Amino acid sequence: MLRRSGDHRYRRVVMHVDLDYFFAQVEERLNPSIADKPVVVCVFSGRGGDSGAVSSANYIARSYGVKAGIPIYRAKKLLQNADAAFLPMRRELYEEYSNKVMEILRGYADVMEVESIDEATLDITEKTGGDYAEAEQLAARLKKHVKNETGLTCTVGVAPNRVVAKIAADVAKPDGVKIVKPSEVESFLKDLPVKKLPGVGDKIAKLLNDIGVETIGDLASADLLRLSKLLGKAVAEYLKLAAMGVYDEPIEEKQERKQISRIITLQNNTRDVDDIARQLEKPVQDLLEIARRNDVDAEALGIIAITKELKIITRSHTIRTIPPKDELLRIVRSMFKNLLAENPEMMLRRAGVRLHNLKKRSGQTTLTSFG
Ligand code: DCP
Ligand code: CA
Ligand code: CA
Repeated sequence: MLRRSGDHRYRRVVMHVDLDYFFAQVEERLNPSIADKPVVVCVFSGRGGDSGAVSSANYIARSYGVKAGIPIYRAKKLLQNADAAFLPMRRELYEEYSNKVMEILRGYADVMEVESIDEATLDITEKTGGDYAEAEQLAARLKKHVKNETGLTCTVGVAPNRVVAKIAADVAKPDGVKIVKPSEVESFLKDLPVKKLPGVGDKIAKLLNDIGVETIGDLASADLLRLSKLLGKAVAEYLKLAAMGVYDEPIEEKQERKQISRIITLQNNTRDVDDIARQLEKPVQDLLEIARRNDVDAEALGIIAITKELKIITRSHTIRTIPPKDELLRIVRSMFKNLLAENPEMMLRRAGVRLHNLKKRSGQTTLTSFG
């Protein structure tokens, strides 16, 4: 049971979830034939040729030295004899997967904070009754659930605060679980290099190494005044507390959702607008329901078309207010009609509807805890 006495800091159970090689893993799921080779998702700069950078690489590609941020031409050189798949980034697709995963994760949290497209921090204190054995089981269930629903693996770290939970997930990658109980925090952190602390990049690491601070343990016992002179007071204080394993900040649902969408896989690849509109009736109904429940209106209506080649195309249409269901479906139908008329060869595999530029009907513009 949740203890209500003792050191407040150590009462919480915090979970950090990070999807493994996220963009590249989504590409593998959609095209399993590339999963046994190096996969490199690239952001081409648009200047032609191989100009641009690597965005995500699967673990096979990483074994050749390829990683996020390096130039594409360098990745190609490293992988020249490896039959690698170099793919352009398809952000909307990853966002769709991300939304789905976040929806699943929310069901496991008392409160959840979305940190980025592929990671979230969950306060699971109440869900686990403050019990770490319970947390371990919850982590296993959550991983299985995400895998079943999306085909994706993730890594989970559990600890008494968000910083240690994030580091735990980082060291357990890929497809891992790492539980750090309150009594284990110090020994877990002690020998890790300072670079493992969130917020310590190459620059700060170098400054710390120069004064003989190599490990998180070194940092925990370093003199605060000395650190302050080196890095400024705010950074020094954060780092010292983080290194001691006691930096604590509540988990808050901050994510402002400015759009809601629903995407379905069509029964068959098709370009029949009546068929598409019919299949979108249920998703449209869902969107209207979510908008009503959250008391929001939308200023734009969008459609999402994913072709049989998995190309993603979106269109958007300004609206004054969310129309009733039949009217909304009529607009959606005509948007698909126009899109398909412009692309005579196009066959759709998936189709979706999106309400965006959401606003509270009461006039507020910030939306929280939504959906
Ligand atoms: N990303 C990017 N450019 C970077 C870093 C990341 O475009 N320099 C994108 C692609 C990643 C996603 O963000 O798939 C998530 O970033 P992560 O740092 O979590 O990296 P991965 O998920 O790819 O790998 P890991 O298994 O190490 O988490
Ligand atoms: Ca990741
Ligand atoms: Ca991440």
